[in-house]
Amino acid sequence: MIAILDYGAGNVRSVINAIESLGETVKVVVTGEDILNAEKLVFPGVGAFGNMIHILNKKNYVAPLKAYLSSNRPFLGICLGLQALFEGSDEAPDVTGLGFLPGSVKKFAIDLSVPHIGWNGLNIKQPSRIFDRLCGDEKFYFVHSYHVVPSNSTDTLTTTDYGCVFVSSIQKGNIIATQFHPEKSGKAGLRILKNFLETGTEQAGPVTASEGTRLAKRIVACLDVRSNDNGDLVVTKGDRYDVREKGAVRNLGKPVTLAERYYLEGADEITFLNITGFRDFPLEDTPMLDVLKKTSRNVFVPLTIGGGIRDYTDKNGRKYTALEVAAEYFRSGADKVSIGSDAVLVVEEYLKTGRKTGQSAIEEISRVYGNQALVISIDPRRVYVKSPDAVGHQVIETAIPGPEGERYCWYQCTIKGGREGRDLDAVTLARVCEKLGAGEILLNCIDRDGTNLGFDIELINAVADAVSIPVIASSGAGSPEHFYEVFTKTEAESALAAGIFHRNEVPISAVKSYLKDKVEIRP
Ligand code: 1PR
Repeated sequence: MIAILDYGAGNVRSVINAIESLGETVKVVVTGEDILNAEKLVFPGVGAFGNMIHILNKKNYVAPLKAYLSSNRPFLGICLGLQALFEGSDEAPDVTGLGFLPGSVKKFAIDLSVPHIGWNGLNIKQPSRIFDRLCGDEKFYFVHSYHVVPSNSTDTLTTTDYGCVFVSSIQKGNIIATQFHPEKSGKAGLRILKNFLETGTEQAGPVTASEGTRLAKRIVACLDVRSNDNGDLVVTKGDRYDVREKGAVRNLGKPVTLAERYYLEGADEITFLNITGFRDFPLEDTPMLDVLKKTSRNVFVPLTIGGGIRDYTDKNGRKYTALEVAAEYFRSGADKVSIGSDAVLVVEEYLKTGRKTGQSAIEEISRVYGNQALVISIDPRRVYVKSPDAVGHQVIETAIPGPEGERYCWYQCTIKGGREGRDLDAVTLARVCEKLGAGEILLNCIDRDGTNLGFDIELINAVADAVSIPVIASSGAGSPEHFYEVFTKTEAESALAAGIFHRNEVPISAVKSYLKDKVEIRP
């Protein structure tokens, strides 16, 4: 029986699912006594440092946790579960950590996108049974803006390189904690969990020479999901956002089945977009929650879900906040949530005053779950203009002239799945969302969606140059070469595709074999 410390701030379901997939039984801690009585304790910290410590204090978990750690019984901390072990964090300077290890937690101060999101390697500094039966050159999934800085280097188990060399896991006796997420790191991550759970395996894993590690570019499979006219939930695919063909919604398969297939084929991440979320409130009728629950049972790479994250009042007058919708998605197995339409409205409000209210969906979700858990999905459409100062928007000079030979364009934000254009450009939207607390931008492009013409490189450069958070390039992938192009001509950290994967035109493995040796990827 494995005890899991769930303090209610995020997705612990993934950890539970991963452990259960290894044939173990999990007990979720509900009292301090449960911590004291645990034989093996897993602490999957999620969210923001201050909020985590606040809840641990409120639930009276701090003293039992400290007692458990001092007893040197098997402990596995994950992500914030590693950071919690230290004395404090820059993320919440007034809050005291558990202080089990001397040192603190610092924000990345580097010239690369922060959060550090994606698959990176480990330089193993000391033998450990958790690396048993691994080669040592696998990549693991990270998602964090802060990293631990131990005062005592003897506890360092691994380091990782991302603009600087940081400590990516520690080991002190039976206390092990990782900044990366084993539960989201595919087969290699499951191996680490298995090694941790199998006490008695005393074989030490490899110690690799410190050659440096590199963050991999991610290949994301996207599933646009909605009900078809028979009421069945299907994966559909638009052609420039029009998902109907001869009047009927295109049906390209079942969401859970396709997600499982893409996981097995090597997708580094899977995104579900509930594309009618703007009109069908996701907590009223819950098929997307079921899709997430089922998918997260067998898919051990990060899952993002978008659609319908906004404040809502149901027909009985019950009010829901965007934060509650996000919370339900996290509880059902999402690692990140993505906001589309509501982000546009939030930014429009912000631009009226230039002041943060602290109450927008973006600010609230990132405060509680951390910015790394919040993606903004942008649905822009190219609008040509004759001169760079023709409109009060971020205009770019384009190499693809407009119908009347225009050499300039801007990217208009839309809401409700492209149905309504707004007086706001994608570059400004991305910039403001970063300021409000977004951790990543999913950059679609209506003009390219479903066309197989390749990504809109000009759009991606305009947005990626304007923000310091990671950008996921989306829309238009038609061949492996398009992925190479987007990774070499832009700063995008990942590239997303839908149609070519659904229609079996280009499998994920073909994209990866083409990129191998050209671009850093997870094999
Ligand atoms: O506005 O917060 O409720 O979120 C709704 C979400 O649904 C948004 O993220 C929005 O992008 C998405 N969405 C709404 N309508 C559509 C549609 O297609 N009619 N899909 C839609 C967006 C774009 C990508 C697509 C890529 C790659 N689809 O997700 O997967 O363009 O496609 P390709 O590789 O085939 O070119 P809210």
